Amino acid sequence: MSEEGPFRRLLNYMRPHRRTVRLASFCSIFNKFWDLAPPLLIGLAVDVVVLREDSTLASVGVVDPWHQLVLLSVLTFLIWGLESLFEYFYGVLWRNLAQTVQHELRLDTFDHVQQQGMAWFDERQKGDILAILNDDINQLERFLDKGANDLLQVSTTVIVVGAVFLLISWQVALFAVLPIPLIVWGSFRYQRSLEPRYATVRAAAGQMNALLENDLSGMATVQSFTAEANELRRVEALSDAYREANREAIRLSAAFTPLIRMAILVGFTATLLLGGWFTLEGTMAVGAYSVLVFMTQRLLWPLTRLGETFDLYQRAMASSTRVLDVLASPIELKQGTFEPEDEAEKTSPISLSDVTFGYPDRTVLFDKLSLSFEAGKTTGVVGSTGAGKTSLIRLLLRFAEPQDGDIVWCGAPLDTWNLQVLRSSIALVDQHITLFPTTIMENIRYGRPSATDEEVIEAAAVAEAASFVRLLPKGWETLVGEGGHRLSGGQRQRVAIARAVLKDAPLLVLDEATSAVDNETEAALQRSIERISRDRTTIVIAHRLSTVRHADRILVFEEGQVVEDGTHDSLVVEDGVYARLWSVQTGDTR
Ligand code: M5T
Ligand code: MG
Repeated sequence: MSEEGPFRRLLNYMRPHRRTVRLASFCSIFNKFWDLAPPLLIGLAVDVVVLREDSTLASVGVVDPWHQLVLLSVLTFLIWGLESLFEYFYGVLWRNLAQTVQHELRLDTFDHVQQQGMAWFDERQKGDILAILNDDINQLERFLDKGANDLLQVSTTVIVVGAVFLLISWQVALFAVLPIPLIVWGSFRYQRSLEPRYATVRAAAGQMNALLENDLSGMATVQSFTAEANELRRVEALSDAYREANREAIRLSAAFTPLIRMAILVGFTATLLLGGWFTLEGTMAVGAYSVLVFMTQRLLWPLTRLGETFDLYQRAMASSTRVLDVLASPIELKQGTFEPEDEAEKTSPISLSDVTFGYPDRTVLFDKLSLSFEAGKTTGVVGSTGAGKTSLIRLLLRFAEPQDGDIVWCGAPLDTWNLQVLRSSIALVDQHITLFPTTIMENIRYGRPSATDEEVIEAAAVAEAASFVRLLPKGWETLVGEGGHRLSGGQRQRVAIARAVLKDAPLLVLDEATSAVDNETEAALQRSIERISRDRTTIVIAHRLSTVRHADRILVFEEGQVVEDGTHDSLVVEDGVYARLWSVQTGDTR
């Protein structure tokens, strides 16, 4: 999506932490610096016992060999102390940074995801987004935790060892150390070819997550269709694709360490032979020779680990691309600034004029639809399934945007409204009710988080929910389970109505809100709704016509068009679609 490489993008994202990154890098480098000192100390020690009064230490003024050894011991203590200190610091800094970046990235991404319009979610799978918010962000944490430090320390090792070799003998350095930066550079290039492979791995992981998420949330359907074996096969296929994608990556990345080892072997042998020969010839001191031999050893371990580190790096880059792509995905929903004056919503109608709307890849649903919901009145909306009733509500909430035409409320087109204000002005009982896996009390309180327990109970009474809740063993503290599945369909609806009642918004929208309750409860709810919808703009969508019978006005929808418009009585007289439906529902077969 972006022109920049993932590493640059990540660095950009981490800009606010650049001081910590610098400090942590400093500690990593200095820890390595002191960690590389022991071979030098060994060299100096050998120098002392072989050359005594002519040793290197003697040339700086400490002539007595015994004093030289004491000085060496003090130095050793100091160096080890410094090394440990810096190790502690870099550990604390990198690991906390990893935690902080992971935390912030997760919050930022989730915040961004929450601002996306419904169209954005329609294009994606929940499980995949979940994988990004969890796995991919964790992958990044893993790299910052260890990988960044490893990369810095390898670089320091190569530079310091190179410098020591050059100082002692440029001829040996030529063979032993000079090829190393080339090897590192080459292997980095080599590992680059892993990048697309890891991108495939991450995409496969997202796919699998999405399927698992679907299966788990639809487990009742899976089991009722005895489709377990089939689902297992589907999971197997995706899991296999994931394994295969990893195999592709492993094939390349596993060859890496052996290759590096061979390269170091060349350096080690060169040091051994060439350095040994110089020492035998007498042109190199014994101490210097031992420094070289021990130093090449120091290269071996971090360089062989380089493969692992680059691997971690490439995985992290594949993951950070996914995360940063989500963060960079534009928020299509236009945010306006309009806020109505006090109470204006209560007195302003909602008017649609020439609204044209269709879902992506579908035929046009509303073609120049014009209608108006009168303020303070109840409008019933009926019509056959798929006629566009719910879609109309989605337009009001701006879950979808019309391609043409305007929807105006309080004198302002909806897309000029402040989105939060608009949505807080609408209390919706959705056709597909979502309750959260907490108590009934908390689910109702979702309508207005500041409400007291008494207010919640009052709203529940209006929604005819209080009576059934009281009969539950745990009453208001009953847990409703994921999505509210531990309640019956009708109970769930009443909790959702209570939630909307508590919200006390100027516009109340009930989309098939009473479809699952029995006739008696419906009649009771009817009276409650009549009471709360008094002086409030209300839209009631229903298939059961008794629900809308007393509405001030009824709109009959067919294929995205209003085909009839009137009161119950006038529509029955009109003898059209509504009258036909009414006679079917009342069993009146004239
Ligand atoms: C109207 C289609 C749907 C139908 C038409 C929500 C949604 C609907 N549609 C899409 O293509 N994508 C979507 O995301 O639009 O659908 P509706 O407005 O939901 O119809 P309804 O509320 O009148 O029907 P019902 O069954 O709830 O009474 O063609 O496929
Ligand atoms: Mg609907």
